[in-house]
Amino acid sequence: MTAKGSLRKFRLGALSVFPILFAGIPIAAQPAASGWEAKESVIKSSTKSRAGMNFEESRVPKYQLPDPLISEDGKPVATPQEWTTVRRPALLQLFRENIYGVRPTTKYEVGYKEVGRRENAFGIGATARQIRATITARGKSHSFDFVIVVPQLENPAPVIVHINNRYLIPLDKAVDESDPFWPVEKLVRRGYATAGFHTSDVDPDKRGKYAEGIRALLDDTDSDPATRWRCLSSWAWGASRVLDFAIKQPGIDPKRTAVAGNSRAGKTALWAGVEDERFQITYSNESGCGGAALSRRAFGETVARINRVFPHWFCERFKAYDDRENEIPVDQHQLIALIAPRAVYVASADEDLWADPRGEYASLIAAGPVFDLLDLKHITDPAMPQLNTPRHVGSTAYHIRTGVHNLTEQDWGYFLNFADGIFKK
Ligand code: GTR
Repeated sequence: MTAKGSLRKFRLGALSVFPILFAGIPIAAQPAASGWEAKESVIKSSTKSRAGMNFEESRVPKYQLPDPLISEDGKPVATPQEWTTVRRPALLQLFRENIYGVRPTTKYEVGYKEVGRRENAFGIGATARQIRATITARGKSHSFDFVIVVPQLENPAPVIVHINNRYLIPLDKAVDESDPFWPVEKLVRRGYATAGFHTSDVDPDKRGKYAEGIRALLDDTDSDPATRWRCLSSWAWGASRVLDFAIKQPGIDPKRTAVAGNSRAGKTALWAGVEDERFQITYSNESGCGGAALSRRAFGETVARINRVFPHWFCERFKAYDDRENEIPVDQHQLIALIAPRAVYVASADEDLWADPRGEYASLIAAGPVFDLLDLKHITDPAMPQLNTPRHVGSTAYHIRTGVHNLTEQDWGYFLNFADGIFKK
């Protein structure tokens, strides 16, 4: 045993004796040092600023999560093959028909045109390009731009598709200015290629703007309006069109791919990772309700509230579950499970109780049985980690960082450390 190990043992031993001697509380019977807890001040300020919403653990309703490994007919899923061929497709369909919507089957073509190019980006030989994707269907078309930056390396680099819910970071900005929300230079210097697009360029993030987006172009007017896709699914579809292009570029390894997004784009990243199995890692930052957080906890943002404020994000049927979370045939841990056997990273922020950090962590843990069935290592510790202490175990990862709702260089740094391991960089 190391000196440190024996010291720790001694301390624990001493601690367990003192309380018995002096206070009569056998410390060994108490839980081990537990993880993150929301600060009282943040609970108070959240409760004040979001009147009528719950930020108290003690007021989380009683709930039972649907088991990812029990089929709709009550039969246990016993083998990896049953998961892959029967249970996963059935669960995926439940998510499509109840939450994110079913994608149209309209035939389309995509053309990619380079509209800008910078060589030797960051002075390290990276190539940066702005590409315009034009989707054509039934004689009409819709275009959106993305920027893709590829490092100059001996071996092809992994690629990270960033779904940007705030703005398009155009070519010159991506090269000449640094934006922590998508820190291109940092990613490239760490040996990653990256491509970023703006959600609203694929489909406007506004109710009433349907006619201007990809959904208007592709929607199958005969499909069931209750289950038709909405913005989140169309943005995830956009991430796949960016990936189509990226994996054909020299300098990019088509087998090492990731998708990342924050908040509404974090929800989108999870759905992209589920619908498109080419993504090897999904990174969801503070995705909250309709993302990584368990809906049944009704903590922070709820299904009713998200459907009211953002009626254009989820399929129409999702509204049937407003204030009836227990009736949703799925919960978000099963969404995470659908990403297995590929890797998934869930991240939260200390002051972002609206996104329910505890519900995001619990969801990742509750996806665990599927990773077990597939014989993959994953996070199992029911106690959350402490602030700024990433927990990366096998195929799953989590961190909660100091601060407010945002995607920061700190988040990216933790994510890249995990990606390095998965991609064996
Ligand atoms: C919030 C919304 C969240 C989250 C966030 C964002 O207002 O309630 O669900 O998506 O916006 O995207 O920044």
